[in-house]
Parts: sequence; C-alpha cells; structure tokens
Amino acid sequence: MFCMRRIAFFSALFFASLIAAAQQPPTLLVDIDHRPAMSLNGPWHYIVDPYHGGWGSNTSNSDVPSPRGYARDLHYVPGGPLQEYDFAKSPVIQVPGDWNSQDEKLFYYEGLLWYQRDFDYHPKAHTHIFLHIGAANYAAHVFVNDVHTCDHEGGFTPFDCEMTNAVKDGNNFVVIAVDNTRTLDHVPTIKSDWWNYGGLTRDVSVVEVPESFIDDEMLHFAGAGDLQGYVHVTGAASGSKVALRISDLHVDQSAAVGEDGRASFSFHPADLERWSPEHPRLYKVEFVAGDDHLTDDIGFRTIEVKGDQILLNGKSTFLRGVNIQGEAPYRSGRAWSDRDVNTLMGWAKELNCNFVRLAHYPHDERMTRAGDKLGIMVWSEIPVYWSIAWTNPRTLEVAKQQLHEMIRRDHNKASVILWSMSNETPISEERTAFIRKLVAQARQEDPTRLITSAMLTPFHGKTAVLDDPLGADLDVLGYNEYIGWYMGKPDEAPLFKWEDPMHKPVILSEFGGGAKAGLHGPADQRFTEEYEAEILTEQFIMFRDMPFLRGITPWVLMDFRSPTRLLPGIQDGYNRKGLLSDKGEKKKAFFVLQDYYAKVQH
Ligand code: GCB
Repeated sequence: MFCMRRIAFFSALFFASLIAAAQQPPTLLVDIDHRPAMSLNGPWHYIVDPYHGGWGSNTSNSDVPSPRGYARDLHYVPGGPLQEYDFAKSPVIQVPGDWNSQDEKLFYYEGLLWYQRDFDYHPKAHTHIFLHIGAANYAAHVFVNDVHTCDHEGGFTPFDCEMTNAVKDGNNFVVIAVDNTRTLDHVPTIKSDWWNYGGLTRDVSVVEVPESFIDDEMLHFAGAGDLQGYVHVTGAASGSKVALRISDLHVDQSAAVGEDGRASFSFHPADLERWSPEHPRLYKVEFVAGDDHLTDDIGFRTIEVKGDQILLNGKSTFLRGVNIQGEAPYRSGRAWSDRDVNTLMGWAKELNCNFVRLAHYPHDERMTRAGDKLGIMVWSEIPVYWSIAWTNPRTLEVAKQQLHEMIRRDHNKASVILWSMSNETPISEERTAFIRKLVAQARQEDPTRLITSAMLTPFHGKTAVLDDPLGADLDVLGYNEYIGWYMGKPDEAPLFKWEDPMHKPVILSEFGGGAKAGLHGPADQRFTEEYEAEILTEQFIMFRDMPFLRGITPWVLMDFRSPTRLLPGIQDGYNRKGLLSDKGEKKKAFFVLQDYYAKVQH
C-alpha cells in the first residue's frame, strides 16, 4: 500500500512530468467550423482517476510511477503481465458532453478523468494534422499514440493540438486527461454560481491542412465603405500571394504575405449591404493561400460609442437583451448542439431581443454563428468572475490566454459587438490593475469592438452612482443590480435615482428575481411567478428616468443548475431566475419582457 506521503509525491511527479513532457503549446485555427474535418464526437471510453493515479499500473513494476498515467494502448490479457487498466473494457461516455449530467455517479465529481477512443486515419503527405477540441473543462492533457502532444488550460475556449508527428497510418489511440478541480488561481476560481461541468464539453475533430495554411483571417467594415482585414498564413514564404473573393460583391483581391506571415487587405466594394439585427446580411468570403482554401460567412457593420450612445452603423441603438448561461434546455448539462443553440436563441428572438449577454464565459461557437445568422448582437465574456487571484501572475496569464482565444475565435462575427472582461468584481486597486491589462490586450487584438465589464452597482442609499473606477477604461458600462431581490422590494425600484458621472453608455447587465415555474401567489411572495414578473414591471418604470441607459439584459433566460441554490421544493439545485424553467416552461416574466420589448422604442 502507498502511504499518503508517497501518494502526494507520485501525484506531484505525475503532473510535473505531464507539464515537462508537453511537445508544444496548442494553437487555435480560426473558422475551424468551415473546414472539412473528421469528427471524433461519439462514445469515448473513460477512467475516473480521483487520486491522480496511473502510477505503476502500466509497468511491470508497480513501484515505478508512470509519467504517462493511462496514456498507453495497453490491454489486460488473462495469464499475461500485470495490467491494471484497459480502456477497451472501460465504460463509455458521449463526447461532446460533460460527465456530470451523463452518469449519476459523476454528478458531483470534480477531478481527473481520462478519455480514450480509437480512430482510423490515413494522413496525406505534406500536411499538418490537428486535434481540434472545442472546449475541455478545465485543464486538458492530450496524448496521441502515447505521444504527449499538448496541454491546455481554460474550460470554455477551443484549441488545436498539432499531432502530425504522432498520427500513424491506420489505427490511432487518443487519450485526453481532463481535470476540472477548482483552485484559487484558476479562472474562474473556486466560487461561481453555475455548475462546474467537467469534461470534453464541445466538438472534437481531426483537421488536416496543407503544409502552409491559413490560421487566422479577419475582415471588417472600417466605415466610409471600406473593408479592411488580413489573412495570416503559417509556413508561407514572404511575398507569396493570398486571394480574397466575395462573389456577391464582385470582389477579387490579392495581397502579398509579409515577413510576419500576414497579407493585408483594404478595398472599397460597391453596394455593400450592412449587417444589422433587422437585416443580418452575411457574405460568403473565400480566402486562398497556396493549397489552402477557406470560406467564411461574414457580416459587415460598424459599432461605436458617441457620448452616452451606442451607434450601430452610425445609428443610435437600444440593446433589448437577455442573459444566457451555457446550459442545455430540457436536459441540463452543458449546451453544445445545434438543437440547444436553436432553442436558446429561438427564445431570445421570441422575446423580441436584438441582443444577448453570453454569461459568464465564451459559449459554444454555434451561439455566435447563430447571432450572426439571426441578427442578435452578442456580449461575450471571459470567466473573470467575482474575486479571483488578482495579484497572481499565473492567474493573469490564464485570463489573458482565455481572452486571446475568445477574441481570436470570434473576431469575424458581426454579431459580437462587446468583449466583456469580467463580472461583479469587488473594487480594489489590484482588481482594477489586473482588468486594465486585459482591456489593453483586447484593444490591441481587436480595435474594432467595444469593451465592457459587468460591475457591481455602487449604491448610496437610494442613489446609484455609476463610478466604479474600472469604468474609466471601458467603452460601455455594465452594471448589475438586484433591487427587489437581494435588496429591498420590487416596488421600491422607481424610487432609485441613477447617476452616470462618466457620461458613458450604460447597460443594466443583470437584474431580476427567482420564481418556480407553476408557483402562483401574491406579487409580494418570493418565488411566485407574480413576484418575478413584478420585479421586471417596476424596473421598467425605473428605466424611464435613466436617459443614458442603452441596453438591458435581465438575469436570466432559463433556470440553470447551481450547487448553491438549495431550497427544497423550489430551487432543488437550480438558480430559478429564469424567464423559462429548465424544462422550457415559460413563466409570467417571459411575457412581461416580451411585451416590453415589443413596445420599447429607445
Ligand atoms: C449575479 C451573478 C450571477 C448570479 C446572479 C444570481 O450577480 O453575476 O452569476 O447567478 O447574480 O442569481 O444571484
């Protein structure tokens, strides 16, 4: 038997070796959903590994820790050498899909879990082969045929793990160890108001690209009728040509790749139709660089701020929004499928929304694609949530990486108008310094969008003064408030006075209250549908006296699982502030908001 100290030692050794052995950091190819790919979705075998073990089990000497845990393609043979795991005999789980909602035994599981599947592959010569992982919550360690190919941290952004040198012609064995242990230095940190769904929660696929390939492209409307952007080609010789075609606009442009691998474009197409919620026009744009060919569906619009107005295509707009958590309708668990997305965005449309806040982390890429197609503007956020380790440089690095991945994945989506750096972070110098670094990075990586954060509303009695110092760095101020729920009664809302000393556009990024679907009663009884509806009604009266209010996103579209919502018979493990229940039942508040949005003409 191992003593505890030995276990701790081997565990530390195991993770140190995981990190030391990594071949190279993963990359992120943009527009991956438009590339031909071989899907690895479906059943994967799994081994639950709460002790971060694997040592000894794949060697003949059980005292020797294996640096590779369960990464090897080994099988138990009766009468053969000692073998203590065998994926082929282990249970299966569906990918994509969190493990918590798939197996009752894993409902509360937080820790390490090893996924494995075989795949047949016949690599072509002179190509790069990537394993694309849409999201793995929280940390992932990838092995292909026992070659440690990459590690990734951050549970809501995609990554592409190069496995060109590991893939064989014929049968291949891929193992991904995913660990969703919460720790203080992670982003998010230990506490959040959502379920810590673990695992491979989004699509997994194999993507093959030519030796020289497009890994990034971006095209936007720069005003005055100009389209500007770039294509980045990895492996292209300086001076080689990149073509950009938009047949609907009769555009056929060509540009040369510079030393930095970038080819820049700037041109003036005639008769460009701009993207807007009323007219979500997307153009098929083709990029050709040598043997690589990529198409994207891109909308063109401008988004800017003037005083306390938000201008879309030069016109002041009011954002009729709703918050959405990345939770699947009807079945709970992480949302990832077309069906999940069509249902969630369909409800937003039904509410007459032109805007959604995707809280509190980047959602599946299908959501932002749907925003583009349906004409729903998007606020996209990284999980810098509540109090994280503001002074820990590693935490900052992880937050920056997630910001980078969020921007890179979606910087061609017309629907995305706002990058949000954080949610409800208590004011401190360390907090502001940390988020300021994120703001600088976001501006540098994407100067075409607006920057925001959801902040805590500073109340002074019945006056709200929107002066969080972080606001100085933002284009649009998001403020959360729960008058009528965590604070006062619903009908007190109209008594509040709001001040916007920074004279910037304000979005009330959260407000609302809870109701159990089907529970009816007096409007002053919490958790009735009437109480929740009353909160909205009174807030709408309050808004009349907030001329700088440029958008609202009530909390939240649908009830979602949260481990801190315990009231039996009412919450049962769900945050009940949804306009719909997790089973899709519409509460009274749904219709109150729908009616308001049908009438509101800000
Ligand atoms: C908040 C948080 C959100 C919670 C919500 C609530 O302020 O931003 O994540 O779920 O309140 O229901 O308390």
